[in-house]
Order: sequence, then C-alpha cells, then structure tokens
Amino acid sequence: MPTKIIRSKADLAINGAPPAFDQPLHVGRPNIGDREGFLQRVNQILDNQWLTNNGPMVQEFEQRIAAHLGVKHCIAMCNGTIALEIAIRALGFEGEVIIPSWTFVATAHALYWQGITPVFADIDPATHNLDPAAVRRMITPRTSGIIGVHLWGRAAPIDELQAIADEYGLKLMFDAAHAFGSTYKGQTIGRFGACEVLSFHATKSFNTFEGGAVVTNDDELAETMRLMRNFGFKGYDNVIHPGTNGKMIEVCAAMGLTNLVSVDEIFAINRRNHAAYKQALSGIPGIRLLDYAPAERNSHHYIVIEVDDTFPISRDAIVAALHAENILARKYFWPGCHKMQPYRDLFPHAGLMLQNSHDVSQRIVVLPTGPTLTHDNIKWICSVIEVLQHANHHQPHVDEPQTQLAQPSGVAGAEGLP
Ligand code: T4K
Repeated sequence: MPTKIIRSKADLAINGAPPAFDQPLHVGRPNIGDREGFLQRVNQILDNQWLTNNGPMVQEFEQRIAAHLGVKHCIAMCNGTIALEIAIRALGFEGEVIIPSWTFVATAHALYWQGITPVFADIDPATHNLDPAAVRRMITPRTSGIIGVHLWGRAAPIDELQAIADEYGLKLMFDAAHAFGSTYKGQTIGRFGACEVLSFHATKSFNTFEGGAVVTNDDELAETMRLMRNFGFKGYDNVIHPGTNGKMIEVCAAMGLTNLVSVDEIFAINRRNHAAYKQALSGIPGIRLLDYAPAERNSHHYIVIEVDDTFPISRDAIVAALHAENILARKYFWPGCHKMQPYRDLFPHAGLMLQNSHDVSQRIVVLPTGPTLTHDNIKWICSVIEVLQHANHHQPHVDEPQTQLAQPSGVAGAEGLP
C-alpha cells in the first residue's frame, strides 16, 4: 500500500517527501503459480534422481507447450539466448542478418556471438515492430536472413516479412521471447517462419526460472536442434553433430508445468491491469499508453507508455521521479542495440537509418504490472505522472531533483531535465 497521499508536487519523493512505497514495485516481477504443486514436483524430481538431460519433466513440458501453442515440436532450452543461438546455427544463417535495433540486446548478440553481422532495420513507430519497407532497404548480397521480433507480445508483420524472405530467398525466423500465448491473425505464435524462439526467463509473463525453447513445425530442423542442444549426442557414445549444452533442467520444467496451469488467469489479470492503466492515464496530455489489438491475444505483460514533447518534463525525469517513489519503471530497450557495444563502434552511422527507433527509445517508459499489483497501486502510479504533468519549466522544485536524494543505481537522475 502507498504510504502517503499525493496532492501536489510537494508530496513527491523527488521533492523531498518520503517514498510512496516502502518496498520496490518492479517491472518484471516473476509470476509464480501454485507453490505446493511446484514443491510436489520438485520432490518427485528428487525421488526420481533424474535432474537434467532430457528427463521426464522436460519431456512432459515440451509436449504440453507444443500442444498449448498448436505446433509439432518444442525443444526446451536453458534460456532464450541459447535457444536463439542454436536456431540461428541450425538454420545456417551467415553473413548479414536483418533485425530491429529496438529489441533486447540478446537478439543482436546471438548473431554476433557466432560471427554473423546483425544489420539493424528501423521500426514502425506505432507498433515498435520491424517496418517491412525498412527491412527491404537493408538487404545486401550478404544478407542470409531476417529475425523478426514480436515486441511487447505484439506479432511482427509476419506476412510482409515472409513475402520479403520469399522474394529474396532469405530465411526467416522470429524472436518470440515476449509472445508466449500471443496470436497473429487469430493463430497462436509459434508456427511462423522457419521457427520461433521463446524465453521463459523469470521476468517473462510465463517463466521457468530461466528457460527458453525453439518451436517449429519442421521435423528436420527440430531433430538438428535436439542434437545441437546436447553436444550432438545420438544415444550413448555416438556424437553425430557439432553441439553445445543448451538443455533445460528438470526443476525448470517443473516450474513451467506448474505455471502453465495459471497462465490464462495471470494473462487475464494483466489485461485488467492494462485497462486500469488506460483509464487512469487517459486524461493526461502528452502520455500515450501502447495499446494491443483487441482481436488478438496478448499477455499484456508490458505496460508501455510514450512521453511526447508536449509533456512538461523529460522521460528521464519521469523515470527518476517514479524511482524516488520506489516504482522501478524501466526504459526498455533504450538506447537501442545500435548504441550498445560492440555495435556502436562497429556501425557508428547506423542511426542514420534508425530515426523511428531513436525517437521511440527517447519516449518510452515501462511500468509495473502482474498479479501482485493492485488497482489502487496503478491509480497511485498514474497520479504521480499526473502531478508531474503539472510541472513546468519554471518550477525548479520538480525540474531539479534534490541532490541529497540518493538515486537508485541505473536511474538517469537529472541528466535529461530541461
Ligand atoms: N529476446 C528478447 C526480445 C528478450 O526480451 C529477451 C530477454 C531475450 C531475447 C533473451 O531471453 P533470455 O536469454 O533472457 O531467456 C531482463 C531479462 O533478464 C531478460 O530475460 C529479458 N529479455 C529482458 C527484457 O529483461 P534485465 O537486465 O532487465 O533484468 P533485471 O535483472 O534488471 O530484472 C528486471 C526486473 O525484474 C528488475 O526490476 C528486478 C525484477 N526481478 C528480476 C528477477 C530476475 C525480480 O523481481 N525477480 C527476479 O527474479 O533483463
């Protein structure tokens, strides 16, 4: 519960008042299903004395996920990044691969780590997903493929990207780390492109502590990735393929099997939270809540707002004010992969083609959600933003955060203030 009432700027922690929450409100708080059910499964694992290496829990988990998504194969992995790396290698990507810069850096690193050059294409500012016209502009003779990202759980423009891939003879796969349970034109994500990669990281809508998977309808690709996930072993002592260790462990599969039971309930709570944010933010000029198409399924796991130039203080000042209240809002995925290393040094001029990605990266704030967040908390978070809206450039009280206030690490204190 908030510890104070906010009526004016003087009540804000950034102006010296105590913080609203004595415990931090996190973006990415893990969703945890039936604790007893999970612990029972853990006991079963200990009784089985089978902890990893394609154990019974992992096999059941793979079957359940494949059935849930309506795909033939689910190859469970230790995390989404290794799943991306294995999928990229199994597909035979080489040379250059086109991806958005506006994504978590793992999409780019999974390529670069394997000696492949990520080439960043711009996004559609309305959806934050790849703009097909921008993808076309980045194709060169060295391009071997495209990785679309379903950012915030909203499907990338799959048909358009597939058409480009077909026209140029490129391979297409998707980073579906945000899109577990989402749909595209009514069909569940998981079946598109050559394969799709899921993340079940703790901070994702559906988690296995750490974890990931590649899902595909391609039998041959699935078989190759199964080999690659386990050092290339086919039975005892028989290595028939180069490989790595990408295996999911039993306890992660147990968490996944447990959480799968609650996933619809959690998504419904997130949907209601999103609606509560929408209502509470609707009257605040300069703030736009990213909406999701009502006809498509989405976990509503990401509450993304954009702050436009008409808002009297900067995005960074809003984030600093929220952090001071113990609301740990994030600037995902600022500043964009092309401004992170090694890409910033490798492609110092990449930004010339990435105006929309840049603009979005300057505007974005991601707010907390999930089953532990009450609607009162949501109203309260929005009331901080509303009070900030009444700030103006002539009122240094808000515009110049008190220097004696400790800034939580990673918060851009006053750097963005006018
Ligand atoms: N592709 C995309 C598009 C992705 O978004 C990701 C991962 C991947 C690929 C790669 O998948 P994985 O290899 O991760 O499976 C987090 C996650 O670590 C990362 O999985 C995720 N995307 C990314 C969007 O977010 P950070 O650096 O923000 O994590 P961190 O430690 O700051 O945690 C986020 C917030 O969650 C914090 O406020 C604290 C809270 N938290 C976190 C953990 C781990 C908790 O309350 N409890 C916890 O257990 O990257």
